[in-house]
Amino acid sequence: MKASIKKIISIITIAAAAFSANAQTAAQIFKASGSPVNPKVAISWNKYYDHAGITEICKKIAAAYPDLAKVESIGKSFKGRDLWVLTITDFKKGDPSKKPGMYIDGNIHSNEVQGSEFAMYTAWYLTESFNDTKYIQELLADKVFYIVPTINPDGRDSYFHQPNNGSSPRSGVIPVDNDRDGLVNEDPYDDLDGDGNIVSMRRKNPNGRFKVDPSDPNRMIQVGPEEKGDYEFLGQEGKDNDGDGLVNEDGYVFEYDPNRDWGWGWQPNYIQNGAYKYPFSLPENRAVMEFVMKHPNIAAAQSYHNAGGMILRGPGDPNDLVTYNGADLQVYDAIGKKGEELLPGYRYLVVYKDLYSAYGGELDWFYGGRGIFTYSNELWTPYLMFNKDATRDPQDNASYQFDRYLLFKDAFIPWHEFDHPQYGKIEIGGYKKNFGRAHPGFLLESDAHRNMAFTIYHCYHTPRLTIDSISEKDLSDGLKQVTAIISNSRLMPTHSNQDLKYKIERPDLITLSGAKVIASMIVENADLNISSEQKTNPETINVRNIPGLGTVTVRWIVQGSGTYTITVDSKKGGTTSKTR
Ligand SMILES: [Ca+2]
Ligand SMILES: [Ca+2]
Ligand SMILES: [Ca+2]
Ligand SMILES: [Ca+2]
Ligand SMILES: [Zn+2]
Repeated sequence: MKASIKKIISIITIAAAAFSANAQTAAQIFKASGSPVNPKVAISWNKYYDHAGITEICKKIAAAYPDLAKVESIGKSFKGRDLWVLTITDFKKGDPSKKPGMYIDGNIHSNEVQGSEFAMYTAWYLTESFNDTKYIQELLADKVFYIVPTINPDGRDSYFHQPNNGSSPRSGVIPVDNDRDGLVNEDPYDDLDGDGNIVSMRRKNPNGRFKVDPSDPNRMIQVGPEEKGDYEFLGQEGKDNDGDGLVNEDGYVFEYDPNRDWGWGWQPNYIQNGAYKYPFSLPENRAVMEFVMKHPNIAAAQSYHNAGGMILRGPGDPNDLVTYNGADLQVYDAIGKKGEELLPGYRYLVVYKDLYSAYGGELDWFYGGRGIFTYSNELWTPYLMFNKDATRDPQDNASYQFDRYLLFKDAFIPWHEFDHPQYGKIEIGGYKKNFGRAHPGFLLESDAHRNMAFTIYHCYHTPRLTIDSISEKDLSDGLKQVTAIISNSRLMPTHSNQDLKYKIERPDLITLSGAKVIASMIVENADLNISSEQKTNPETINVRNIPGLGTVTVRWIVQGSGTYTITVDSKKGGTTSKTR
């Protein structure tokens, strides 16, 4: 009796242990190169998270790594959701607001969701890899990341939780009367079969221009000019809800474009389709703008979109062409071309030239309004399906082949019959909303990592200032000349051309303290002894810019002997000092 009770208890104990052991022990794991081996915060990167999921992940990262991560809200969305920012840096090494900053956001377009996972992956990777990766330790000692996983949480949740297709909604959720009949959202898409997806409607028609691909019943192909088809398309799933003779003419799919709302080159709706009321009329964009204004140390930015496999830079507005000149383009091109190497299938392109003209876009405000070197990556490219060029068109056969052989037909809803109130007997079918623009799960982590690597490279090349040398020369009458060479060892200058042109940020300040300064100057050419004197406040020399991969030379005439300190204070280049 006793023995059997013991036995039962031990079985229960073993079962309980097995049940609670939801993670492997460290001894069972062999580290894969370049990945955190046994992360404190376990996250699967082969799925998507809604705003509640994002909130939980941000809080877990901040709780697990208080010396590396902090989470706070930068404002509220239209519906009152918090816009979280993760500040990632080595908080034990210096004041974060004085380190060059890299800003990252995602999901400005509601359906362009994976930028949020890519942004969170970056925060997760930087914190989880910190302890055993020297490169990350050095990076976070010098730099700070501001990561806002979604700047459109209302739209994100509506994309996930409401019936949609892969392209809807692009807008946020503020109601708009699209067709000006006095009603809002009176005729949206309709999820006729209640499966959460909006797909296509087709109907048998002896004069139709489409037929079923004989090798794949999911795929519709357009018939040739001398061929007869047997199907017609009736558009996206839905019906005429308000009986005005139009189907799905007023929903929240595209009413305004949050990426036409930014205060640089903004144009009203009749010129720029999608502009809302006035620059920063959307609360989410306004919160981002205010955050960026309060963080002048932000020198670099990335705003993730989908899709197409692009590393985009501005201008979106061709009127800004003049500002993307000379030194700035060299920086943009060097980083952008490195991106093409790190991101197979992605191309480095210019918005206005390679895409379309767009006014009031986020990346133009970041660069135009704040002088910040900014890219927008269009995430996911059909190239990733078979690691070769393919079109973005979901009707392309490559998508069907990929779905069939790699996703085992999980991406497509097979055509099935439906009795439509207006069209009669129809069929409904097509790709689910999670395919075509969003990554399939098994490719999500891989491309998140590559895009993160690109943002790390981008961040690495924000300015890094050091006082290279301090030399002295005795002059007569107890005076001496102190000459300092300040170098910037990274690609980015402390002030972009745009910044210099519009005097966005104050000059860099190079101060000699601890000695009596009689005069100071910037040495323009040491060999030819050409310099320009700064007549007022000679202790602190104002330098307009410290160029990327370049130096500035400054000189003071000081009286007396003793130690003194030289301090460099740059908004986007950080601070550094040396005592002598
Ligand atoms: Ca309406
Ligand atoms: Ca449906
Ligand atoms: Ca209607
Ligand atoms: Ca409808
Ligand atoms: Zn977009």
